[in-house]
Amino acid sequence: MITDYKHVRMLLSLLKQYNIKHIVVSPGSRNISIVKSVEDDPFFTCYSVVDERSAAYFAVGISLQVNAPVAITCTSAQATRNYMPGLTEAFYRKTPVLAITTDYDESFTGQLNMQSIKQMEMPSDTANVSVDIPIIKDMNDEYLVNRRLNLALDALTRNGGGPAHINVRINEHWKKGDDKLELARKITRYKPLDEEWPKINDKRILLVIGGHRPFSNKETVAIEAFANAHNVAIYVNHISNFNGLKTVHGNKLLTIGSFGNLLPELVISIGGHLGDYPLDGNLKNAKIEHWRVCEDGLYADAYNSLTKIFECPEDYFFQRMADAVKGNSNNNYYLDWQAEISKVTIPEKLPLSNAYIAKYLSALIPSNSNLHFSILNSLRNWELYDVDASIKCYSNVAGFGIDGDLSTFLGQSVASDDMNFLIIGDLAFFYDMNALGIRQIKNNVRIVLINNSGGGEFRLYTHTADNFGDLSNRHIAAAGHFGESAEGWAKNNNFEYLRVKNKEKLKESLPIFIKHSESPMLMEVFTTMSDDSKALETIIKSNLHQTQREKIKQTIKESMPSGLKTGLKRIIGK
Ligand SMILES: Cc1ncc(C[n+]2csc(CCOP(=O)(O)OP(=O)(O)O)c2C)c(N)n1
Repeated sequence: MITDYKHVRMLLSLLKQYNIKHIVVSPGSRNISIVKSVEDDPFFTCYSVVDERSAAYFAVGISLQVNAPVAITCTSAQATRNYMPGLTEAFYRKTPVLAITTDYDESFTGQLNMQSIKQMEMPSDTANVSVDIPIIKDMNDEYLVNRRLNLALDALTRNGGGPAHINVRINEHWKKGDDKLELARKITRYKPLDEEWPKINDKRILLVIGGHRPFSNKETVAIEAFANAHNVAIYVNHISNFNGLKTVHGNKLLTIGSFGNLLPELVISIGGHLGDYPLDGNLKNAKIEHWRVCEDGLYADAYNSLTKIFECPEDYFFQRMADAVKGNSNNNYYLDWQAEISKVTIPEKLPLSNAYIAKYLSALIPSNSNLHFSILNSLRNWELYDVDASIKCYSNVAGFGIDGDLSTFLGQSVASDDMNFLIIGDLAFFYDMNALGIRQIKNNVRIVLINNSGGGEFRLYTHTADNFGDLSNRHIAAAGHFGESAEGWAKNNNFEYLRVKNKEKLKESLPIFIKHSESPMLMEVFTTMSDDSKALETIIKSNLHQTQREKIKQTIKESMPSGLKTGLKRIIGK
């Protein structure tokens, strides 16, 4: 007999997958859904212990003997407090006791409801991890519950192990569900000393390299060995700082469309945030498996499909996974990506805009420069163009703030002997403008201030806020805040200032802007929010047309008898 509650069913499935067989049960109402679901299941051995204090110690004893995690479960309120002494003992001797307390919905707590106390407030030395498990109401709850359960179960044995706590919210005492238990997603951790690591076989792999400091030679060699050994495409954007074998700037494709036939079977991710909304949006609901490689060993389930964590240095992972197979793999998946990306074209005719500037400046940035992007609009537009492989790229997408882009950039430039470029919008620039007064700023600084007089991000035709039209300018896009220009402030801080109001002036200014100078330089390019949006719209729509035209061409080709095709080719001489 199994409860209907989805979160409890998930817990049951994971208890089995983590091989937790022994459960010490104390009497009460709130945990009936759990108790009824396990007591007749031959997988579990249940022990009845009335006193919760004794139950926790009893579990410590069983665990010592069977050398495996043991669960304890009780009802809500004061019952849970009595777990503390036994859990404290378990914490300091690193015994894996899993306390499953049960509770009302969070809205009951502290409202003079009976038996509803703050059960989540456990002393820090009673559990390695303590998680709250809500009743599942939608898919987001489902992902959250799955992750939290895994987190607590994993903590029983991680880093030497110890007790963990799961607080399960349950409103109805009992509702019977299907007798066949569905398999919940288990997140398994692997470490270098584990002898058995999973095999990848012939899967189509998308290796996503998030925001990353530039790679060491050892890391690059390992990633390339991995790329040779497997059918992989390496998804990067500029801030991945990886330009090795089999890399694809996939955002170019996803900005104008979707994965189409390019969905991977397995995503392996390394690094931090990529600031790439299309990627996350496409992968979040896809049927894929996700493996994460990170030294911190933390869950980062960005695509709601995490199944494995490799807690080790990146180069170790890639080298071990490369060494696990003999010979080279085919390149099909990478070639498919390349074929699709090569179809993306950027139209010649664009208004003066962030995209237009990126188009011309991207090819001129000197090698070995540092290149910073402010978030969203700048990052997005520059991803449409290549930059020299020696250029290192950065963006504050971890905290996703417009508040410190200028300061971060200037900090790096002060410590660098190369040229340093920043692409930044006006709201981000004026937010952080006092940084221009920092004394040590050197003449290697080049700031492109794209002044569209507001938060153009919110007036892009793809943004929901643009549906409010110019009303968005009042408080969402915050238009017209900072006067006419940054000229006075730039000059005041001994910057050479270039004013660009049209394309001709831009053409004239770019060669000056990229050259050595005796002072730092700020080039202010005046665009409009509407032109920034139009540029993006032109790029996206021209590619949609192209795909459609190609589709028609393809359909005609495919439906034409081959004799007729050769005849026609002969007539038109192709
Ligand atoms: C500190 C902080 N406040 C608010 C936001 C929300 N936000 C994201 S983009 C943006 C507008 C940026 O405008 P601008 O720098 O002028 O660039 P544009 O979009 O016009 O290219 C804002 C306010 C944020 N990311 N960080």
